[in-house]
Amino acid sequence: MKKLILSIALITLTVASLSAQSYVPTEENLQSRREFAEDRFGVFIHWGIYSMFAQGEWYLQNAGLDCNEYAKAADAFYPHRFDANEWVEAIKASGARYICITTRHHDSFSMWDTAISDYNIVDATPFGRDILAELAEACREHDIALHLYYSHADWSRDDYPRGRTARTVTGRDESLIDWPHYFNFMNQQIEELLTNYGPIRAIWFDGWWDHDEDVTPFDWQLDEQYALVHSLQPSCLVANNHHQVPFEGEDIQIFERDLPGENTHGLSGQAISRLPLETCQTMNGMWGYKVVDQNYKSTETLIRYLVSAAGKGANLLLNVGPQPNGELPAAAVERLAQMGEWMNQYGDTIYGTEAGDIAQQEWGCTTRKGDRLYIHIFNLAQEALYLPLDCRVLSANVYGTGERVEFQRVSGGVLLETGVVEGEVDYIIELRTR
Ligand code: H79
Repeated sequence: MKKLILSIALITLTVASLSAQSYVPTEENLQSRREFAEDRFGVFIHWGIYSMFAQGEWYLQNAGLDCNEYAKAADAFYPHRFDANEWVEAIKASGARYICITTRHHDSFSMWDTAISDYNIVDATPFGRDILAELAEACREHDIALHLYYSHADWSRDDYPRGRTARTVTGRDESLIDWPHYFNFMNQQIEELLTNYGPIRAIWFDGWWDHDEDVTPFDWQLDEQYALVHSLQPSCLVANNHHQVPFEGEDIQIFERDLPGENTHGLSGQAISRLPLETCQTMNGMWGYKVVDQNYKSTETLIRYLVSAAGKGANLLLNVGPQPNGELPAAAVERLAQMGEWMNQYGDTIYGTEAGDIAQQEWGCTTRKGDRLYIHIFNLAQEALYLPLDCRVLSANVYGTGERVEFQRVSGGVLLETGVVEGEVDYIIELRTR
């Protein structure tokens, strides 16, 4: 009998691991991955009723509120300055090629006309408009791809199995915890999102880490959910901000607040996979609008961050937190416009590139497109730059002006006579190589 049980268990394990390894992306999914990687720059939007409290998107949990009291903000949510076209124009002007918006964050409030819960922007607010429908239409008109953020963790629903966050949030009935019910709820919402809003290029999950320390390992049933996403829209990329190496069924790998291979914030220690990469980062400190959060990074810092992401073969998903009135903060719009001016001039050294031959250095980084190797110099104290290269350099010119840069072939690479570089956002030298 024991033997029988053991062999049944073994067979079950084998079947489970076989099915877990069976994800084969479709041709349209692979195409979508390529387009995603070519875009290199997207804008993240964190917007919800949390914006009204102006304390960031974690306010419900950080302040340990009663979720029913918090929910009352919905009945006053009237972002009368919201204009999807204005958003998309400002974002497009930055050179970003896609938008990822929070459809439902951890607080549980849905920003679209969902039939599965009344706690949504159409049914629970006086505003009553489906901002996702408006945004999706504006994205189509302006030819910019749309990605949807969707939270796995939930701080308000009774049925969500409690995780490590929101322990002090009150107002939920513990007796109603019901994972199958919650899982079904999420999948019905995902079906709406991937059915009613046209092509969605990616779905961006977040919150897995809420159950990463459970005594009994928590099963999010991701295989089933990912299969649902891919069956609804085969080209839709599955992303999960779990801070781990990608799981089976995922199409891109995310890093949070750090470029791949760096981990200054403790959220990005995972190894780098071969999937397309994306780092999400904020312009200021928080993701959702926070009234004291005015410490915006300079345009120079943001451009260099984007360039450095490209130098590592990664996209940058740069966050903006719209105000409660529906407008993007002026400080953000200004930076988007300035980044766009730069991208108009130098975008060719970013879009459609891959990581360059030389890993990030103190002086800057490199990107490559075909036979062009772009040397991005942020600061250089000496007159010349030695580049260890396997390829042969045929020519070197300052990108933009075309001015020739003298170089010598030396053992193991070239010595570029750049001159000292200072006071430039990014001094780019284009090498033609073979
Ligand atoms: O949506 C934005 C944030 O609200 C969300 N992700 C971005 C894109 C986010 N939530 N948490 N974090 C980012 C930081 C993560 C903190 C964690 Fe932990 C540290 C997760 C696991 C360890 C804090 C402590 C949360 C759980 C335990």
